[in-house]
Amino acid sequence: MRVMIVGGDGYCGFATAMYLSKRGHEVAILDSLIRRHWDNELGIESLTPISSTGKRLQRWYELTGKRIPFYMGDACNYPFLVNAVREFGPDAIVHFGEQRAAPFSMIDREHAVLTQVNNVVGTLNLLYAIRDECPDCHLVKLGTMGEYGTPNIDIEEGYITVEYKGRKDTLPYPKQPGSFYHLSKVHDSHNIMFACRIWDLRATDLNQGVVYGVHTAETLEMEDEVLVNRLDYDETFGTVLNRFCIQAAVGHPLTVYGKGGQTRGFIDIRDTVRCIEIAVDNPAPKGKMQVFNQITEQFSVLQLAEKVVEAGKALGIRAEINHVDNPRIEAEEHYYNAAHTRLLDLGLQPHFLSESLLDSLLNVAIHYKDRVDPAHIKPVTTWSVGRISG
Ligand code: NAD
Ligand code: USQ
Repeated sequence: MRVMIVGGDGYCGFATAMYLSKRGHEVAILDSLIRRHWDNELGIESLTPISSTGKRLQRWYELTGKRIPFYMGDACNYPFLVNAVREFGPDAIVHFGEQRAAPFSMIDREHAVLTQVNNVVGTLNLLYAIRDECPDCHLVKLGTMGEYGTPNIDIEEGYITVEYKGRKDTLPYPKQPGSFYHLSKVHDSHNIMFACRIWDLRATDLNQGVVYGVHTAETLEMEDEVLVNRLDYDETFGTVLNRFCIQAAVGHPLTVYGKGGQTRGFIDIRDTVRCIEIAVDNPAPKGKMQVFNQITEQFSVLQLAEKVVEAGKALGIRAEINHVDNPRIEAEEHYYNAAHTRLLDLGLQPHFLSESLLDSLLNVAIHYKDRVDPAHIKPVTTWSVGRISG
């Protein structure tokens, strides 16, 4: 298939581009490189030294003989976007191209607006480009489990059947997101569902949980540092398990926010790429937005910290857990039970979180630990007043 990957220079996107290209799909990347720019602005860097997009794609070609064209530009720029879509003619567009950090969206008004404009406008533009250039194209859109929040009932996959005053209907599952970033995903979901309904488009909303890990089969097989994926550890873009492994490697106490009972769905990056392949292979029927919950397991933050402490012992690392004041406004003890059977039914064989994965992630962290700037670990973005000085 011809698959265009919007946000294909990022953490999930680059891994997916290599994975799909290796499996014989014709892949193109569209990315504005804005994420590299935000890193520069915040003075942060990936733990792993990432090469320029051009160098990555050239090396991919040298190693595999497969070309991945690169459309460099902003999904919010409609003339650029529509031209790229027209020229490439995708069967599927995988959309990762958004501002994806909750803390970034809570820094101040400007960052909240930037996040929502970037994310909502980019997705809306894609919907128009598909309607006008390739109406049969399947939109595979990265949503988030955080759209649901932490309700006191089981979380279903996108929709819930409700009986009220003797009548029954299947409706979108109620949304209670926890940041302006997570809210942008809710707005996207509504826009996508509406566009599918009125224009007969097809879309899959992948409500992905927190991703961890860095290597995928392609980076392990090629053993080439030019292809290494990004791995964020800073307070803005670093996600919890990746952060804990890197903190352990540099001897920083693990930053459990508050009580640590916050429970989330998690997924290994090797499963992320497989889930995208499954979604691409199983397009939604025309007129429908199907929703898959893209997680394989759920853990509380404290459970994860304890697992990292255990895995560290085997490597001679004595990691400590530190309950820091929670910079976010979120439930620290709550019910959480999220359905996630649809991708399994379609053939996903999960990599569950194991000692060996933690061991390998800790080893990557140890290998690059001299690149860690400890000043970027402490949380400085609060939900109540925005960014406070370090
Ligand atoms: P990332 O920041 O590493 O990559 C996002 C990429 O999109 C970047 O390369 C950036 O330059 C590009 N981009 C952003 N806005 C753009 C625009 N307007 N036009 C063109 N390109 C643009 O993020 P990631 O971790 O790879 O996340 C990818 C997607 O998956 C996001 O939508 C995110 O919300 C979702 N997601 C991520 C996680 C996670 O744990 N990383 C979990 C669940 C969902
Ligand atoms: N947390 C800590 N300590 C830390 C970092 C985080 O205790 O050092 C806690 C947070 O308070 C939160 C939980 O860990 O309760 C998850 O935080 P996170 O930063 O790992 O993840 P989140 O902000 O939810 O965002 C990440 C991605 C986002 C994606 C989301 C999936 O950045 O793009 O949408 O995971 S989900 O969480 O399912 O919404």
